Amino acid sequence: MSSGSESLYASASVDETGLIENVFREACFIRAFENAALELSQTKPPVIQGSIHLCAGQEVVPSAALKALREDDQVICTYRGHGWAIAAGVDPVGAMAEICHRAPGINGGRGGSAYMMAPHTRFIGENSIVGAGTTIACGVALSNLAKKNNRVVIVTVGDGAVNQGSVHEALAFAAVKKLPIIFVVENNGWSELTATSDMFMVERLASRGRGYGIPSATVSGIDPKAVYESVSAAAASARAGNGPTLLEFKVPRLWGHYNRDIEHYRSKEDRAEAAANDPLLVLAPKLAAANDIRAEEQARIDDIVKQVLEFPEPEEVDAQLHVVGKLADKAPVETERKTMTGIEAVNAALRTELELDDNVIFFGEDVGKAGGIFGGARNLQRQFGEDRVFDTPIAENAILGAAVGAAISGMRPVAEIMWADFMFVAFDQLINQAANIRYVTQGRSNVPMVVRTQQGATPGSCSQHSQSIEALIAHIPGLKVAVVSNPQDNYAVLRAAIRDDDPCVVIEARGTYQSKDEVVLTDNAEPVGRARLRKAGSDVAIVSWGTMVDRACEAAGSLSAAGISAAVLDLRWLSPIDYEALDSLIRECRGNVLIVHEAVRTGGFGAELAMQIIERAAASGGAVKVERLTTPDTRIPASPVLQQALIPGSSDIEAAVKRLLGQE
Ligand SMILES: Cc1ncc(C[n+]2csc(CCOP(=O)(O)OP(=O)(O)O)c2C)c(N)n1
Repeated sequence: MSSGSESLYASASVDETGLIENVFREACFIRAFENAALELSQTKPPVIQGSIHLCAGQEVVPSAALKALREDDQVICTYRGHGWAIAAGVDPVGAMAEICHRAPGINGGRGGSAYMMAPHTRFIGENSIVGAGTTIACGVALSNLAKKNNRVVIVTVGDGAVNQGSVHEALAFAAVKKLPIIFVVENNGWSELTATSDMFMVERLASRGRGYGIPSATVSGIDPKAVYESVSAAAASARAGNGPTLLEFKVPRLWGHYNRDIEHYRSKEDRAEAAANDPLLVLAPKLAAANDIRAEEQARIDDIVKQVLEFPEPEEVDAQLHVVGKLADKAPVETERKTMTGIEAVNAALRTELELDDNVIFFGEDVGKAGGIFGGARNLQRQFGEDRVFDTPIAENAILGAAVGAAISGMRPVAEIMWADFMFVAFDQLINQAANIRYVTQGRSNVPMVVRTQQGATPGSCSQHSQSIEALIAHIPGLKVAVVSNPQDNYAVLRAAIRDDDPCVVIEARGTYQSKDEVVLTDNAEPVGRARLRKAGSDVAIVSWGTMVDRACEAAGSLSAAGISAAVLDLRWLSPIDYEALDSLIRECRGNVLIVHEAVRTGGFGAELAMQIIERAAASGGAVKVERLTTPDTRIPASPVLQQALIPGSSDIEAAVKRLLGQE
């Protein structure tokens, strides 16, 4: 095994014999665990269904690494994470039960082998999205710094994952924020079915640390002392405020990438080399009692398997539980009224929540010193300090990942994504990470984070700065999404989102940032999920959100001159939908509904809403007539003339209402 180092660490002194014996024992236990899992996946029918990724050959790394850390230091690992879970203290019965998808599993069978999680403990969890844990670690570390608890978080990736964008973003983010993180690469020579050497133009993956200003080392991952000392040194450096370290541990991959991998792509020589580096074989001669230890650990695993096979499957009736939490139901009390612009209202909401709760932090590109490109964060850093309001690298995945990590660690992060269109480069963190955690942990953990962004077409904004993306987010169970378009709602909805216990995306309408109106300021926040009736009426309900709401109100004004009483409901929250407000307005309007949105037509949220209205009417025996008015299915051009030709205006809304009522 080759080794090299770019920074010299002072060696932590360690009783080598004791360490080797302890690590050997634990490694034997992990190997027996993995063997048992492999066998359970090969029975007919298989006890374990689906793929499992076993860590045979890599056991020394988690075992020795965690012996070098404090008992409250945290772990985020990859899908090949059984060894890390066990070394981090997860009950092996619960872990095996989880892998077998049994009810007493640590995630009740929701996570399975590749996505075990327990963020309420030091084992934050595995991740089945290659590289994703690294940006989450940034948020966990931010929370540790905020709480001044001097904890370190260790996050692992495989060698292949080092090429992931998220890993690059995490290293950049962690370096600049000097986060107490140990990045571990377990280099087993294989990136799934492809040799790692075919995918990298550097000999040592750790050498990439230099590019980020992060000290790094390449270390043998079968040598307990080398692992222990390098992790001890990295932890000491992190606790001293020197930021992250990148450690590459060279390990053999003894088995296939997954349980059914026949390794047709791998040479005999490569397998033989790995087998010769099997840490259990290498370490056994150093211990007189090696055989006894192996037998004892095997017996423990046999006992665990016996127990797990008796465990029940999860209950089918529970399958829909824990998608989102219960909604709060607290009416806010008015404290003051102030006239302000849309963006000033955003600023007021952030300021109030930062004042009320030290766990609220706000970060994003240019929001710190500069106060945001639209001024939403003006003076917040000055008032609350650089620890609570700060600039980030231009790294959307790291921004959202940090929000996820901070949220599962007790903070209430608000992350700004400057333009909604930029969310697409970081959707993983919102969809695969934030939206999943409450569900997978059966409600033991939740993700009280807010993503603030803005969207829509304004004159000159090109197709990559003008899309209306709400339907894409509202499609994801586990996320809540609001679209707001006036000062009052910018203030009230953002505050509601920050107080809510689930991941919320608040999309503001950039085109309305400068419009001024009176805002009712309140003591506490309203609950999420409330629509706002902007205009009462009895002939037709115009249901809308975002920039179209003002245009709908304008249309309703003109329609009343023509004798048509049009109501306008600003839905504000697309998830969850305020059915109470919606149903009662539709009843008042005799079932006539026009849905209007700026987003394009196909797959737009109007389609979903229309179907919901139709299904609800059918269930209650009512009759409805629902139509929608949207931007057609085009890209959005920069030219103001072309934009106007596509995006509904108030006269289009007026005409659509008349058509719907047969009064053309
Ligand atoms: C973002 C993403 N891309 C691709 C995959 C599919 N995939 C699962 S494991 C894996 C290989 C990862 O290799 P490496 O990082 O070296 O880890 P190892 O399997 O060696 O532990 C791939 C490509 C994934 N899960 N996530």
